[in-house]
Amino acid sequence: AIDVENYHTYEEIMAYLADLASTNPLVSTLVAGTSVEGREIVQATISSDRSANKPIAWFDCNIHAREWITAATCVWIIDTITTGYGTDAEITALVDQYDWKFVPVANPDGYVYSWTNDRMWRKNRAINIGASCVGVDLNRNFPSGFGGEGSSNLACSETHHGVSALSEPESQALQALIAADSARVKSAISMHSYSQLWLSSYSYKTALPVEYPEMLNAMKAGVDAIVATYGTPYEYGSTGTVLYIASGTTTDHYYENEGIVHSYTIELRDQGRYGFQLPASLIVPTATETWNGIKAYMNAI
Ligand code: 0X9
Ligand code: ZN
Repeated sequence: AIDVENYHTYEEIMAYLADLASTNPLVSTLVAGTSVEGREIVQATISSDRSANKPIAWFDCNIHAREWITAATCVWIIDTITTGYGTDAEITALVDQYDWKFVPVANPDGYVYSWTNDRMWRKNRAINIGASCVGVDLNRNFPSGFGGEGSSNLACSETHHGVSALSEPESQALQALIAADSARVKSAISMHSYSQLWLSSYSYKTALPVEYPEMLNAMKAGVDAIVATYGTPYEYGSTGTVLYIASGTTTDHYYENEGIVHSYTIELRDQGRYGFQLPASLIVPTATETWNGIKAYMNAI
């Protein structure tokens, strides 16, 4: 078990997942790859029947190191699903319908660094050849629009895209996980913070996907359920129109290259009062409203 009301270190989260996998028959874990500094990138699967090849609800969390609420929310959701299965009718139905897969800490080195050295660290911890600044923005390292607007070739930039698409082992791990399951992935959500937004493709351009009307319906179902929980204001729409242009993101890659129509980025609480340093007292309310949104969205798609 894990204390879901507090933030946890990388080691604590990995120990929790390992314990779940060894004690709960619904749960298994897979090491998808290793980070620049050699840490495991772990995917946890919750499945009531692994041989059934069900459609998958997939999540990557904490690709940006300082966005601690995203790992905390994914851990809270894992805990809620595993404890609710068999007792909560809605959770039981959603687990019987879908396999649920989570990468709770997609950027382990950056996450550890944000605990030990710099709370506001964002990127991974790659050494950039010929530069003194460390780190690649993993959410600029994917192939869709790689190197374009809203990303930088400068090593010291917070949005440094790296030397080439998928140059980073952390991006490669996510890409491999999604590619291995792409025919079954019904939904792929990248968890970020902050701003309270539910975002679709495209991110690297202002053009809208052909399935945009369907995406808007899905996002509306999720956002309506989030807002209905505690009144937290949320907006939704394509990243390029609602937020800003960002090239080389996970969400565009899952949509454009892996054919996953329901590919989104959710920017969790808050809107800047605490920003990335959301107090631990807000983990449970944030996770609760987010989960209500995800349930409604999964039931709508
Ligand atoms: O800029 C980003 O990477 C994300 N915002 S954050 O403050 N968490 O860094 C937004 C990315 C949105 N991308 C897609 N929806 N594709
Ligand atoms: Zn982010």
